[in-house]
Amino acid sequence: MLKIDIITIFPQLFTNITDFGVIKEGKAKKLCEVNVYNLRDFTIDKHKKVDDRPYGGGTGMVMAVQPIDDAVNFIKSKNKTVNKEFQKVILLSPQGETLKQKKLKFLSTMENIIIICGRYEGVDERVRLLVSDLEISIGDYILTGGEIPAMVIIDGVIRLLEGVVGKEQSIIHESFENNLLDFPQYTRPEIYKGIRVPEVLISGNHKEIEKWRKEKSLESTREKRPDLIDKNY
Ligand code: 4GX
Repeated sequence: MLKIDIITIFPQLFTNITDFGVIKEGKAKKLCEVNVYNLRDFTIDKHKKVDDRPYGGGTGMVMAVQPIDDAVNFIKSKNKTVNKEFQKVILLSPQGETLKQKKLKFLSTMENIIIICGRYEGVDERVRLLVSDLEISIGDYILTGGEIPAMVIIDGVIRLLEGVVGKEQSIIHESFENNLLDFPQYTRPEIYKGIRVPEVLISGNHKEIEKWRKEKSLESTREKRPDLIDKNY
Protein backbone atom coordinates (compact mmCIF):
# COMPACT_ATOMS: atom_id res chain seq x y z
CA MET A 1 0.00 0.00 0.00
CA LEU A 2 1.46 3.33 -1.11
CA LYS A 3 0.60 6.25 1.14
CA ILE A 4 0.77 9.64 -0.57
CA ASP A 5 0.66 12.73 1.66
CA ILE A 6 0.37 16.21 0.21
CA ILE A 7 1.18 19.49 1.94
CA THR A 8 -0.47 22.52 0.35
CA ILE A 9 -2.15 25.83 1.12
CA PHE A 10 -4.91 24.84 -1.38
CA PRO A 11 -6.17 21.42 -0.25
CA GLN A 12 -9.43 21.90 -2.19
CA LEU A 13 -7.50 21.67 -5.47
CA PHE A 14 -7.00 17.96 -4.82
CA THR A 15 -10.63 16.90 -4.34
CA ASN A 16 -11.17 16.49 -8.10
CA ILE A 17 -8.30 14.16 -8.83
CA THR A 18 -8.76 11.83 -5.88
CA ASP A 19 -12.44 11.21 -6.69
CA PHE A 20 -12.12 10.13 -10.33
CA GLY A 21 -10.39 7.71 -12.68
CA VAL A 22 -7.26 5.76 -11.92
CA ILE A 23 -6.69 7.42 -8.55
CA LYS A 24 -10.20 6.61 -7.34
CA GLU A 25 -9.66 3.03 -8.58
CA GLY A 26 -6.35 2.70 -6.73
CA LYS A 27 -7.96 3.95 -3.55
CA ALA A 28 -10.97 1.66 -3.91
CA LYS A 29 -8.70 -1.37 -4.41
CA LYS A 30 -6.69 -0.37 -1.33
CA LEU A 31 -3.51 -0.08 -3.39
CA CYS A 32 -2.92 3.51 -2.34
CA GLU A 33 -4.12 6.19 0.00
CA VAL A 34 -4.01 9.93 -0.68
CA ASN A 35 -4.11 12.37 2.23
CA VAL A 36 -4.08 16.13 1.85
CA TYR A 37 -2.82 18.42 4.64
CA ASN A 38 -3.40 22.15 4.90
CA LEU A 39 -0.09 23.88 5.57
CA ARG A 40 -1.90 26.65 7.48
CA ASP A 41 -2.86 24.12 10.17
CA PHE A 42 0.84 23.96 11.09
CA THR A 43 1.47 27.68 11.50
CA ILE A 44 2.08 29.02 15.00
CA ASP A 45 1.42 32.73 14.47
CA LYS A 46 -2.09 34.03 14.98
CA HIS A 47 -2.57 35.10 11.36
CA LYS A 48 -1.70 31.62 10.03
CA LYS A 49 1.03 33.13 7.88
CA VAL A 50 2.94 30.60 5.77
CA ASP A 51 5.21 33.10 4.00
CA ASP A 52 7.46 36.05 4.84
CA ARG A 53 9.71 38.66 3.24
CA PRO A 54 13.08 37.45 1.92
CA TYR A 55 16.26 38.27 3.87
CA GLY A 56 18.40 40.53 1.71
CA GLY A 57 15.35 42.17 0.20
CA GLY A 58 13.75 41.79 -3.18
CA THR A 59 10.27 41.29 -4.49
CA GLY A 60 7.89 38.54 -3.54
CA MET A 61 7.50 36.30 -0.54
CA VAL A 62 9.22 33.13 0.59
CA MET A 63 7.55 30.18 2.31
CA ALA A 64 8.79 29.81 5.87
CA VAL A 65 10.52 26.62 7.00
CA GLN A 66 8.75 26.04 10.35
CA PRO A 67 5.21 25.15 9.13
CA ILE A 68 6.63 22.87 6.41
CA ASP A 69 9.04 21.15 8.83
CA ASP A 70 6.28 20.65 11.40
CA ALA A 71 3.82 19.35 8.79
CA VAL A 72 6.34 16.79 7.51
CA ASN A 73 7.22 15.66 11.03
CA PHE A 74 3.55 15.35 11.94
CA ILE A 75 2.92 13.19 8.86
CA LYS A 76 6.01 11.07 9.63
CA SER A 77 4.80 10.51 13.19
CA LYS A 78 1.42 9.37 11.84
CA ASN A 79 3.14 6.98 9.43
CA LYS A 80 5.47 5.43 12.01
CA THR A 81 4.98 1.88 10.68
CA VAL A 82 6.61 2.95 7.39
CA ASN A 83 10.19 1.74 6.72
CA LYS A 84 12.32 4.92 6.53
CA GLU A 85 14.12 3.61 3.44
CA PHE A 86 10.79 3.55 1.64
CA GLN A 87 9.69 7.03 2.65
CA LYS A 88 10.57 10.06 0.48
CA VAL A 89 9.87 13.74 1.03
CA ILE A 90 9.58 15.51 -2.32
CA LEU A 91 9.88 19.23 -2.97
CA LEU A 92 8.42 20.36 -6.29
CA SER A 93 10.26 23.22 -7.92
CA PRO A 94 11.73 24.37 -11.23
CA GLN A 95 15.20 23.79 -9.69
CA GLY A 96 14.53 20.06 -9.28
CA GLU A 97 15.61 17.18 -11.46
CA THR A 98 13.30 16.88 -14.48
CA LEU A 99 10.72 14.15 -14.00
CA LYS A 100 11.09 11.08 -16.19
CA GLN A 101 9.26 7.75 -16.27
CA LYS A 102 12.21 6.12 -14.45
CA LYS A 103 11.66 8.34 -11.37
CA LEU A 104 7.93 7.54 -11.37
CA LYS A 105 8.81 3.85 -11.37
CA PHE A 106 11.16 4.35 -8.43
CA LEU A 107 8.50 6.29 -6.52
CA SER A 108 5.91 3.58 -7.21
CA THR A 109 8.08 1.17 -5.15
CA MET A 110 7.92 3.41 -2.05
CA GLU A 111 5.64 2.93 0.97
CA ASN A 112 5.13 6.63 1.62
CA ILE A 113 5.72 9.77 -0.42
CA ILE A 114 5.24 13.17 1.17
CA ILE A 115 4.88 15.97 -1.38
CA ILE A 116 5.51 19.62 -0.49
CA CYS A 117 3.70 22.05 -2.83
CA GLY A 118 5.41 25.43 -2.79
CA ARG A 119 3.92 28.76 -3.87
CA TYR A 120 5.21 32.34 -4.18
CA GLU A 121 8.87 32.91 -5.08
CA GLY A 122 9.94 29.72 -3.40
CA VAL A 123 10.76 28.14 -0.08
CA ASP A 124 13.36 28.90 2.60
CA GLU A 125 16.56 27.06 1.63
CA ARG A 126 16.41 25.16 4.93
CA VAL A 127 13.46 23.16 3.57
CA ARG A 128 15.92 21.67 1.07
CA LEU A 129 18.64 21.22 3.68
CA LEU A 130 16.55 19.78 6.50
CA VAL A 131 13.24 18.48 5.21
CA SER A 132 13.22 17.24 1.62
CA ASP A 133 14.92 14.14 0.21
CA LEU A 134 14.24 14.82 -3.47
CA GLU A 135 13.65 17.95 -5.51
CA ILE A 136 11.66 17.35 -8.66
CA SER A 137 10.58 19.57 -11.57
CA ILE A 138 7.91 18.43 -14.03
CA GLY A 139 9.46 20.46 -16.83
CA ASP A 140 11.21 23.63 -17.88
CA TYR A 141 8.39 26.12 -17.49
CA ILE A 142 7.12 28.20 -14.59
CA LEU A 143 3.81 27.49 -12.86
CA THR A 144 2.17 29.33 -9.96
CA GLY A 145 2.49 26.48 -7.48
CA GLY A 146 3.52 22.89 -6.90
CA GLU A 147 -0.07 21.58 -6.80
CA ILE A 148 -0.41 20.67 -10.48
CA PRO A 149 3.08 19.07 -10.52
CA ALA A 150 2.01 17.06 -7.44
CA MET A 151 -1.04 15.81 -9.35
CA VAL A 152 1.22 14.81 -12.24
CA ILE A 153 3.33 12.70 -9.89
CA ILE A 154 0.31 11.18 -8.13
CA ASP A 155 -1.33 10.22 -11.42
CA GLY A 156 1.88 8.84 -12.94
CA VAL A 157 2.79 6.83 -9.85
CA ILE A 158 -0.62 5.33 -9.07
CA ARG A 159 -1.11 3.90 -12.54
CA LEU A 160 2.13 1.96 -12.07
CA LEU A 161 0.91 0.21 -8.91
CA GLU A 162 0.29 -3.48 -9.47
CA GLY A 163 -3.39 -4.04 -10.17
CA VAL A 164 -4.46 -0.47 -10.89
CA VAL A 165 -4.34 -0.51 -14.69
CA GLY A 166 -6.43 -3.48 -15.84
CA LYS A 167 -4.20 -5.17 -18.37
CA GLU A 168 -0.51 -5.22 -17.38
CA GLN A 169 0.06 -5.38 -21.12
CA SER A 170 -0.99 -1.81 -21.66
CA ILE A 171 1.85 -0.62 -19.44
CA ILE A 172 4.55 -2.93 -20.77
CA HIS A 173 3.93 -2.23 -24.44
CA GLU A 174 3.54 1.47 -24.22
CA SER A 175 5.69 4.41 -25.01
CA PHE A 176 8.79 5.04 -22.83
CA GLU A 177 8.77 1.52 -21.41
CA ASN A 178 11.03 0.61 -24.34
CA ASN A 179 12.35 4.14 -24.98
CA LEU A 180 10.17 4.38 -28.09
CA LEU A 181 7.12 6.42 -28.96
CA ASP A 182 3.80 4.68 -29.57
CA PHE A 183 2.87 3.32 -32.98
CA PRO A 184 -0.29 4.73 -34.66
CA GLN A 185 -3.59 3.27 -33.44
CA TYR A 186 -6.87 2.97 -35.33
CA THR A 187 -10.39 1.98 -34.38
CA ARG A 188 -13.63 1.81 -36.40
CA PRO A 189 -14.61 2.97 -38.98
CA GLU A 190 -12.31 1.50 -41.62
CA ILE A 191 -12.52 4.68 -43.74
CA TYR A 192 -13.02 8.17 -42.29
CA LYS A 193 -13.06 11.26 -44.50
CA GLY A 194 -11.14 9.32 -47.11
CA ILE A 195 -8.43 8.07 -44.77
CA ARG A 196 -8.15 4.31 -44.65
CA VAL A 197 -6.88 2.12 -41.82
CA PRO A 198 -3.54 0.63 -43.00
CA GLU A 199 -4.17 -2.68 -44.76
CA VAL A 200 -1.77 -4.65 -42.54
CA LEU A 201 -3.87 -3.95 -39.42
CA ILE A 202 -6.93 -5.53 -41.05
CA SER A 203 -4.96 -8.49 -42.44
CA GLY A 204 -5.10 -10.53 -39.24
CA ASN A 205 -1.42 -11.46 -39.77
CA HIS A 206 -0.09 -10.94 -36.25
CA LYS A 207 3.57 -11.31 -37.18
CA GLU A 208 3.24 -8.67 -39.90
CA ILE A 209 1.26 -6.39 -37.57
CA GLU A 210 3.95 -6.59 -34.91
CA LYS A 211 6.66 -5.87 -37.49
CA TRP A 212 4.71 -2.87 -38.85
CA ARG A 213 4.18 -1.48 -35.34
CA LYS A 214 7.85 -1.80 -34.43
CA GLU A 215 8.86 -0.06 -37.63
CA LYS A 216 6.38 2.77 -37.09
CA SER A 217 7.54 3.23 -33.48
CA LEU A 218 11.16 3.46 -34.53
CA GLU A 219 10.37 5.76 -37.44
CA SER A 220 8.35 8.18 -35.31
CA THR A 221 10.95 8.18 -32.51
CA ARG A 222 13.79 8.92 -34.92
CA GLU A 223 11.76 11.72 -36.44
CA LYS A 224 10.17 13.34 -33.37
CA ARG A 225 12.31 12.35 -30.36
CA PRO A 226 15.77 11.18 -31.46
CA ASP A 227 16.96 12.07 -27.94
CA LEU A 228 14.97 9.12 -26.53
CA ILE A 229 17.00 6.54 -28.41
CA ASP A 230 19.96 5.30 -26.35
CA LYS A 231 18.82 7.26 -23.33
CA ASN A 232 18.20 5.45 -20.12
CA TYR A 233 14.86 6.89 -19.00
N1 4GX B 1 7.84 21.73 -11.69
N2 4GX B 1 6.63 25.84 -9.79
C1 4GX B 1 6.72 25.75 -7.34
C2 4GX B 1 7.23 27.78 -6.06
C3 4GX B 1 8.49 27.17 -5.57
C4 4GX B 1 9.75 27.56 -6.01
C5 4GX B 1 10.88 26.97 -5.47
C6 4GX B 1 9.46 25.62 -4.14
C7 4GX B 1 10.72 26.02 -4.52
C8 4GX B 1 7.28 23.73 -10.96
C9 4GX B 1 7.69 22.98 -12.09
C10 4GX B 1 7.02 25.17 -10.94
C11 4GX B 1 6.69 27.30 -9.76
C12 4GX B 1 6.08 25.22 -8.61
C13 4GX B 1 7.33 27.79 -8.49
N3 4GX B 1 8.36 26.20 -4.64
N4 4GX B 1 7.21 22.88 -9.94
N5 4GX B 1 6.71 27.21 -7.31
N6 4GX B 1 7.91 23.42 -13.32
O1 4GX B 1 7.19 25.80 -11.95
O2 4GX B 1 7.55 21.66 -10.38
